[in-house]
Amino acid sequence: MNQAELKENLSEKLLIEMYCKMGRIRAFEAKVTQLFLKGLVPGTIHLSTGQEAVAVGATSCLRPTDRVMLTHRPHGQALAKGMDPKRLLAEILGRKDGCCQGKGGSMHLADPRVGIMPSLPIVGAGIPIATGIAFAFKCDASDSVVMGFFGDGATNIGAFHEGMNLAALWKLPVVYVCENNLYAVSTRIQSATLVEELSQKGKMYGMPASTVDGNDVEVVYLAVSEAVDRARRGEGPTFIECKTYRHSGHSRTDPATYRDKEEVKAWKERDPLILCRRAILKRGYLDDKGCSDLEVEEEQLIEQAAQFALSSPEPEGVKALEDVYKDG
Ligand SMILES: Cc1ncc(C[n+]2csc(CCOP(=O)(O)OP(=O)(O)O)c2C)c(N)n1
Ligand SMILES: [Mg+2]
Repeated sequence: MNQAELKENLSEKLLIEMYCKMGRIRAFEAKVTQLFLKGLVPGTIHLSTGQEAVAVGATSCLRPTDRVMLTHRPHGQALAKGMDPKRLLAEILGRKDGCCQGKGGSMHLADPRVGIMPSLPIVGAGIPIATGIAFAFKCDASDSVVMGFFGDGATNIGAFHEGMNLAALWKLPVVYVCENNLYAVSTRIQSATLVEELSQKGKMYGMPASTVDGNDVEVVYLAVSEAVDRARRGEGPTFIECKTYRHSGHSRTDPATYRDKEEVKAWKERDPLILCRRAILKRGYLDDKGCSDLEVEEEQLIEQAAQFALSSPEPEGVKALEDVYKDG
């Protein structure tokens, strides 16, 4: 089957669900920005606006018991993997009802109950940990899968190479999802590597690897579901490079003046939500109003999450050292 036929075979339910999840992430990060500008978010934030199709397409292939390793840009993937927006927003605001009781903030999220391992903002550091979790799954003869997310910048870090090599050698059940958004902070990818397709770096270690359109949620889903199935069957890791783009700067302190206006415009025209809505309309699953209604529902959900997070108290100082070490 060619790609158009494979896309046609995806169910109406799945496509609409993925559209809603992308809308949820978009609305969530718009709310985070609003709260940040009011001075309510400690530290900075790294938004994934524009990259939602990677988070949603990839995690839609997982079961709740599968695990994900996230980075400094984790909000979208955490929501897509099933994190409650209330607990996520409370965490970002440093409040007691956050997923880490307000001790982690935007870059240190975790919710093992839905498979979200503690996110790591040290670039590349999550890759060998994803490999290690996959090793544990293999030792336990479990059919669970790990998904390690990271950016293009991480593929130049030593930990990336060590993690990939071991996973390939030991045929571990892990899927590496590289979000190539063309920049690591202000460094354009061409100034950081001569390798044109980052998937080459997966092939180099002997694992199947491909480069896909990371703004098309169906394309991401199709590529990643094949990789997840392989991992579950015990056939080892896969590397998937998803080409995408962040709409704003690296973090809230970055005005992104190093990017060409035409480049930004061209990517915004291929916004993942626009592409997905177009696919839904083309197949006649919903009309324009139906799509807009779903977006409004997601915005309302996020508004409720904001009310919850804002009314949550700050954590008590005496609890600061709790949960630092594992008991026993
Ligand atoms: C080992 C390490 N070096 C530098 C930094 C500072 N830093 C934070 S994010 C980032 C860029 C990461 O780029 P990429 O992996 O492409 O992810 P993106 O931000 O584009 O999602 C850098 C250099 C860090 N956190 N860790
Ligand atoms: Mg990047």
